[in-house]
Amino acid sequence: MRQYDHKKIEKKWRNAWAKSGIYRSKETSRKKKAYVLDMFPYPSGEGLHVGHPKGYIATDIYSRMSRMQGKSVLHPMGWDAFGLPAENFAIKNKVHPRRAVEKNIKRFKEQLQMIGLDYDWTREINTTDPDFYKWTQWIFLKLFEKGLAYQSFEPINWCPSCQTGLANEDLEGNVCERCGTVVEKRPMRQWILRITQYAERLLQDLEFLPEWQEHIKESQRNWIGKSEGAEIDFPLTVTPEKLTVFTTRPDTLFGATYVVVAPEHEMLGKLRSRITNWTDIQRYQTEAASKNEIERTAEGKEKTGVQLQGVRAVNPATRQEIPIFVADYVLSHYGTGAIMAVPAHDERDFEFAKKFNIPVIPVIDSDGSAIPYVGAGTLMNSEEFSGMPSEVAKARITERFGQPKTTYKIRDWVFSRQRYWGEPIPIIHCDRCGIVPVPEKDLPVKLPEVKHYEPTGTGESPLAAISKWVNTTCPKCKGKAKRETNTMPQWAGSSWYYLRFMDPKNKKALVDPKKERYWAPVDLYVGGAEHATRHLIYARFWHKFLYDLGIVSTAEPFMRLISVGLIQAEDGRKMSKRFGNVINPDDIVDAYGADTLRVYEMFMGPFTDAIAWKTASLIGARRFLERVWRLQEKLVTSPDDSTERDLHKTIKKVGDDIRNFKFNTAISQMMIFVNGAEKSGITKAQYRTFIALLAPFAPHITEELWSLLGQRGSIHVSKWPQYDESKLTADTTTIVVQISGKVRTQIQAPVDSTEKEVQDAAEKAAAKWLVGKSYKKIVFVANRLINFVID
Ligand code: ANZ
Ligand code: ZN
Repeated sequence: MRQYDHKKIEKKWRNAWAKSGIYRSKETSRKKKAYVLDMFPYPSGEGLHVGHPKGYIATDIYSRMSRMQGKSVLHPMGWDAFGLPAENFAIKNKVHPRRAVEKNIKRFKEQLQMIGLDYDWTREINTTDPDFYKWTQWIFLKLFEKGLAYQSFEPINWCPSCQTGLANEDLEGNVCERCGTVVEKRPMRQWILRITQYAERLLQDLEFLPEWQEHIKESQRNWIGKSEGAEIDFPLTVTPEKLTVFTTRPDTLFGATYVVVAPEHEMLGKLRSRITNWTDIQRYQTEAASKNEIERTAEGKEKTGVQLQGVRAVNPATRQEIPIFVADYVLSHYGTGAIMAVPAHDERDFEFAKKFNIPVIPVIDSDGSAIPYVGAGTLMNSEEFSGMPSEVAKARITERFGQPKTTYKIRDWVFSRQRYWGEPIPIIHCDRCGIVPVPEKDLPVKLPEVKHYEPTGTGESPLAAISKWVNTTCPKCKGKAKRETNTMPQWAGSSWYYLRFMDPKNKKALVDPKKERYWAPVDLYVGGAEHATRHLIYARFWHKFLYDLGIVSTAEPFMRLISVGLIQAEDGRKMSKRFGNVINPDDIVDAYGADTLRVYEMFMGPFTDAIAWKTASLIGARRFLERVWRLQEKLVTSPDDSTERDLHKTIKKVGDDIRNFKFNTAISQMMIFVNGAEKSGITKAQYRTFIALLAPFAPHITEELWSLLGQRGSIHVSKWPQYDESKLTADTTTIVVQISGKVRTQIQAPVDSTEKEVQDAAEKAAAKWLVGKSYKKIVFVANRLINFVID
């Protein structure tokens, strides 16, 4: 027997697979399909570390098993290559981002291929390729046509370091998610996508995704942030204008002892001539403008505010005049930007009322609990509504004094960036015609070559400086016009790329409808948990939009979603160049082999857990493969019963475990099988079956063994083994129970039960002969007999 030489074997089979094209995906109507997808990577300059491939190995195992089970598999890979990191890298190193991206992709691809992943590389896509982003721009045009893309001049989040506008989703608290700089609000012309129009469907349809992890659905629900309540009008004393508030607690209306408007509220401007302390109000507005949302609404923060002098509001239920405040704990862009404050039942209102000496009137019976009582209960001090439970009173009071209203926390998506390395927004500005979309036939609008990619800092993209590109003719009036110079955010391409894999080279359509109907939806999607909101909300939004246009046939893009647990460095920290703790997969593959790396990463622990890398533990995976290799020396001609039973148990368990993403327990079961086979020997047929189970995990070594066993064709397109149900239940054996040598009864026990286990079961079965007796001794013959010797 030859030695297990991973270098020779792995190289040989990778070349063979590339030549034979066994992993190519085909639309085959007689087969069921499995679309297995990884979140495609951003090809960074650092290359892959050993943590990156964990998810790819898992989908690889899953797709390999699906293929062996007779499915037509689509398991593609591509590159999400637009965005700030490539651009910043380009600025620093003075190379065109395209060059940097090309180089990085080459490196990433080599690394992925080295691991033996079964991607169909003929379907590779790249978001920065004009043939790809043509369709990203095309979707934008459709959004524009349907009124879902619009220009806005409102203040947006501005990162002073990246010098670009950002969406709410791009912030972590109040800092830029990319560079950690505190963001500012800055009024700027922006392109916005009306994602709020899809908020309700994005929320409701989560119910149709039973195979998504609950925590991801929960983050999406929170992000969408639906609140059901009411809008209630409060008349004002000196003008016919009314102040409309949004509340989720209309049942507490009788306890509203003041109202508050946000510092940015338009009512303030309207009341200016009536307000006698206008300079105080203005000063407060200026202060508030310098703070961000987090600072303004932080819990426990000292409440500030100024009362409006010269005008009051009227509580429509009590008909009492109440004061109006401007205070920064009320945000301008949520609800109506104004609230009714109920200090007896709201924490923040209570703090504020204490500070400003405002009456606190309880209207929900708190049964003696402390104030403020924020729960539901029975109404009091509320005229004819007193005595009603909150839920009933909410409806009645809304009916009488307001109207039902639902709001969402999700904001429209700020979709433009003032940077170079992104898809140009396909819009033309004409002095006569206004905003004119680029005609479809003129797509793609290609990114021009520039000398400098540095952001200008003026709020304009570097594209604005290229007059040859900017100046164009208006498609409508043929007069002089200018191109839009903002580009799309990094999230654009990834919002629909999974559709392009179904039909990557189509020149006429985003995807051919027949191909789309065959492959859609994605059956399994695996990637980082950090995408729970942004990417996965944006992609669902675009998908639903395309569904409404009839471009896609399913309401949801991804049926099953699993997030990968991170592989941390040996020191327990994040693996990062910065900490100098990165392990390069190239070195591991070289020293131990790709199969060892794959088995090790899947054996580390539960797939979704974060676990630290340990190079020392790799040896275990390597030894396991070596033992599988040496089973060649244990070949026997007639099958051993217990080996056969073990094998069927292993077939069942490995299949179930792969389906459930429990790769670690699948591997343990295979290890148990190998232990047994080493002792009792293994037939050629059993060996073949076993390596077929191992093939998705360790594709190279199993392919080699397959050919050594004289099999023709690739193991990876062989049939997935079937288990025999009867061999699973034959796992028990009959044990005779004797009392002092006399057979009294018999019991069924699992094969290889211990003496203790058999004794416990036998004592129960033979209880009537054993009561009150003590044993002199017990004779135990494994799998056969137990004899209680009594006086
Ligand atoms: C009266 C009231 C009484 C309220 C009570 C709460 C408790 P969610 O669930 O987050 O939607 N609110 C409304 N608009 C606001 C704004 N622009 N800035 C800050 N707070 C605002 O919260 C809805 C509640 O938050 C609303 O219900 C309102 O206060 C406040 F015992 O109205 B409530
Ligand atoms: Zn024009």
